[in-house]
Amino acid sequence: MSVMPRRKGKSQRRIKDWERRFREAETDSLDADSAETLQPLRVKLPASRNQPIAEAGETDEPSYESDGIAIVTGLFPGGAIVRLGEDELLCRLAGTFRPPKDTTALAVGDEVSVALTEAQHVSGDMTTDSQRTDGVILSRRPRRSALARPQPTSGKRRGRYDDEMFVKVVAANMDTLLIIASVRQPAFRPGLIDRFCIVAERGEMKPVIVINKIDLDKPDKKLLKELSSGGIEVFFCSAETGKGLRKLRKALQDKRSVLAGASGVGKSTLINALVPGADLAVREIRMKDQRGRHVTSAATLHELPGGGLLVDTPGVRELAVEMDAAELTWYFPELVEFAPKCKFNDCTHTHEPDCAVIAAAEAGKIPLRRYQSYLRILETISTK
Ligand SMILES: Nc1nc2c(ncn2[C@@H]2O[C@H](COP(=O)(O)OP(=O)(O)OP(=O)(O)O)[C@@H](O)[C@H]2O)c(=O)[nH]1
Ligand SMILES: [Mg+2]
Ligand SMILES: [Zn+2]
Repeated sequence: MSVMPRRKGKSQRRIKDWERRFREAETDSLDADSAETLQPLRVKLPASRNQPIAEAGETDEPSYESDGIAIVTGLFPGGAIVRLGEDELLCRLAGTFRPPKDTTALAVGDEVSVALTEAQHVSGDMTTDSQRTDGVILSRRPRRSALARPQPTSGKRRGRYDDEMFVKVVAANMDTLLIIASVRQPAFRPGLIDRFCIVAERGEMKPVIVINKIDLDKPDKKLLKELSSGGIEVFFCSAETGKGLRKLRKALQDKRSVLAGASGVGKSTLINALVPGADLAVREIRMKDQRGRHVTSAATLHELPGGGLLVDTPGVRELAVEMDAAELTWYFPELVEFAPKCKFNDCTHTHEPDCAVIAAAEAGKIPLRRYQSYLRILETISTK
């Protein structure tokens, strides 16, 4: 992959105030309302580059000559911060960029074709970032994988895209979904882990469980065995004491991973421990319950020393899974084993007569907790 050449030294052009832009953007800078918040910028391109040329795969869209493929490391209203080789650039969307209707226009990890603006070519050294624009984003490459953002199941934040199945993407092109959990502060939530495993598979990522805060407590052995029964790898660590970090770092080397989990489990603290200089904001005071404010409000991308990428994401309260009820069984390997023996082909394993899954759960052949987790998710699907 030549998208991100390994960095030897520090990037020459660092964004100084992009974090501020970020905070001003609050949370959903590029979500369902992206069509509104992303104002295409009219830029003057050098006359020589004014001839539209067709890019591979985009036959009838005119586009300007690309200066290369960059990776999105952060978003702000109207644009993105991208890394192109050694440089971090502030980019706006080209007028010819067509945001897709059914998914987030841009997400962290997206690979985009960028054209540098003239100023970038003329004076290499920019000292002020406030009005800075280094280039325009011409197009986005198709995503190989995506972490789709959990949709709140209730309340005012349900948007106008509900009926159209708008897929909010938090991070794109990641290999691994690191499901971060803690046993205390906040309490262990195995059901949330089950759901994240489904989200990982649906998003074409490998799920890996990371139990953080082992300085406080470790999960019950039996529960752990259940969680990893589908062959899912589990790591134990403490971002605070550093225990287990070496092994984790080795596993993450040269891979692209996105961290997800409940708020307060220590995602940002972990990235700070793994990436020198990441300097992410973390919750200051130890929280008494898990209802505290979410500290991270937007996804950001960070480079692991020696190769590899880590994406920090905002914590979730709940995680909805969107799919047909019939499909759900296939995400529970323990159930799949028995489902073909059910009397009815379309058995939901809830109340049907001669259901092999219910029988197996009653006989203890399927872990009760997993069966209940299946039921709980099914309920949220079928009541929609
Ligand atoms: N004891 C202990 N505390 C930790 C550990 N890792 C993180 N913390 C603390 O847990 C709190 C929450 O950490 P954050 O990194 O902000 O959690 P987060 O998952 O990024 O939270 P959101 O951004 O809200 O999703 C902070 O006060 C950390 O200092 C750990 O391994 N052990
Ligand atoms: Mg955080
Ligand atoms: Zn059944």
